[in-house]
Amino acid sequence: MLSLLTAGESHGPELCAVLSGLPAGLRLSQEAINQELARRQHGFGRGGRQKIEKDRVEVRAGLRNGETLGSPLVLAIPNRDFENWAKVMDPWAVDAASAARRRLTAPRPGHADLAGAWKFHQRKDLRNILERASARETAARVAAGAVCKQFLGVFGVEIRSGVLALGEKILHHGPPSFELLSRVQDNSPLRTPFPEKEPELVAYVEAVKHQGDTLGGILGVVAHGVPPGLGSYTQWDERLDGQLAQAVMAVQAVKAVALGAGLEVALGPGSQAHDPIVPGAPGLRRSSNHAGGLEGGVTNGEDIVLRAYMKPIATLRKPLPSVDLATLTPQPAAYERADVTAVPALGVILENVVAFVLARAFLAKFSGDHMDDVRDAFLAYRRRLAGWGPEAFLRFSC
Ligand code: EPS
Repeated sequence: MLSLLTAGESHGPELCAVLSGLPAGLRLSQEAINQELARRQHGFGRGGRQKIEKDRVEVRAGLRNGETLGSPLVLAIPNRDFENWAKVMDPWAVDAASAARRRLTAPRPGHADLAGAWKFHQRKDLRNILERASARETAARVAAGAVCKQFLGVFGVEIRSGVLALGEKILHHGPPSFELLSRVQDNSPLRTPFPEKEPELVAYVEAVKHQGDTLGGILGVVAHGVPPGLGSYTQWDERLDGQLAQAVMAVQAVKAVALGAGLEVALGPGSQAHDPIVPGAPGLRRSSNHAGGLEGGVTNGEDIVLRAYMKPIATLRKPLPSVDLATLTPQPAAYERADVTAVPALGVILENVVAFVLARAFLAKFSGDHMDDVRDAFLAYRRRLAGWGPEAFLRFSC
């Protein structure tokens, strides 16, 4: 089974990802991974850190001559900022005076600081919590997801994302379509499907920054060309809708997830909630996709459509009340350099965590030690569905 572990602290030497269970013979592009890493770093509203980092992947294991070997793939992303933090973050011996200057003792409401301090017995310095809780970790998930995207690309799966709301500014109501998200330009400041509205949104972010505050928002993610039959209704933890929700919710600051028209259908009758089955050419198709591509936790060949709801960044320049853990007296929450909003980056992160979950489900159904085995299994399945499978799936040739 495909599995992913990440490691690394935000200001430590590097981040890494161990992706295990890939078949041998998958040709990878280093540039494609670096491109995903650069997309994640882009976006208006980020703090000074993004000017320091220029994330690039290095491969430590599992690849030879650009092809996977079937062994664990180990990816590393060095933190450029480490050279500024070496005295504070050195794995063996920190400089006491430098570490004291960077010590945090007033937990930020909304961050992992306080719960983490209780859990890991770290009352003296919250840095031991926040370094790993930091959303910098998502760079490792994106590097691994970029590999999964390349795997899925062999079978015609494409994933897109875009910002549907930034704070109170709602740009699109309801679930997004693949076509809508295809309008997002990666080099636009906020990665919305409506570039003409972005100058106004940029001014909004500036105003919020000026107030010492932060912003969240709503993201849309769509996976197109996903074969039917991934996931399973036969066991609760094999349901792909649950696995997707888990992976999306597990990205820092995501507080809610909706599949398809999941929010809207709860308020209406069944006749408007479900998607009629009609003859296609060839095969079958749906005249709507309220289900968001999954029924019974199994893909049905329609686009997988997700929305994620992100809370505003918890590090506030005008901090909320907190308590100094050393003295237990009131003290404003700690503040250090942070983003005003990371909503544009979240879309890229979600594309990549969704890619991991889909690649894992794909390999569970079409398993094989080499890409040729996977391809054979995929094509045999498609032949079996000839005439009555989903229209889009039957039209695809790989
Ligand atoms: C983060 C705080 C900021 C962000 C960071 C996430 O880092 P720093 O404390 O170094 O300024 O920039 O995100 C990244 C570094 C990144 O690459 O996404 C946090 O506390 O979660």
